[in-house]
Amino acid sequence: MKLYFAPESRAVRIAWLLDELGLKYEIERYTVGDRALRTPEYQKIHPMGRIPVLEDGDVRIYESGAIVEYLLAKYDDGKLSPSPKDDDFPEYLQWLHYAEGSIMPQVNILVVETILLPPERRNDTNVARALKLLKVILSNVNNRMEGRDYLTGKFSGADIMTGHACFGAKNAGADISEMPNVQAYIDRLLKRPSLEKARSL
Ligand SMILES: N[C@@H](CCC(=O)N[C@@H](CS)C(=O)NCC(=O)O)C(=O)O
Repeated sequence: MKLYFAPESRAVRIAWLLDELGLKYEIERYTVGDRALRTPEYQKIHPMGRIPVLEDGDVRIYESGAIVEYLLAKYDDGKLSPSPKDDDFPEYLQWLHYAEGSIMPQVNILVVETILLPPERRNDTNVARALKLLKVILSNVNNRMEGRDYLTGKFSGADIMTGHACFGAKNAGADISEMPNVQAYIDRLLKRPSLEKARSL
């Protein structure tokens, strides 16, 4: 298996999951913003020049959430994902998709407005709105995590997606100082050896 990877990107989610599943893989390394991602060669791998992409035999797939679902459907024996017939399956899917559906759009705005754009093109209103929305979006996670270690019954693909998005949001400037459950959740996930490995690639 081959993972198109960049440190501190959503590709960490996939490296993390591959290790949790005990699957062997190689990486092709890039950095976020790499010009190599904008070349016609790379755009044959991902039409918008993004990371992550996974190749598994003849399969090539992008979108981190889709890759997580693909790997779990194909290689998990129930350890990291409930079956569609289990009672917690709908909640598991909901929290898996919360990462890209709710958290990351606001994180993307923060990254664009505070890092990528030159100072003269930055817009404070966009930043303030993203921070306000993230407060609501992450408070929902904080409420969910009351009395829980993981988003659903046990550690799962939902934590890989939405847990990673929570610390991505914090790193991008979201204020979680009044969200102790989110902070504890992030700390709990950061102790997992597979995540530690993925973050040091
Ligand atoms: N929704 C996509 C987002 C992919 C994405 O935007 N990836 C970022 C890194 S986290 C990227 O490739 N950025 C490279 C660039 O724009 O140079 C996913 O979940 O895979």
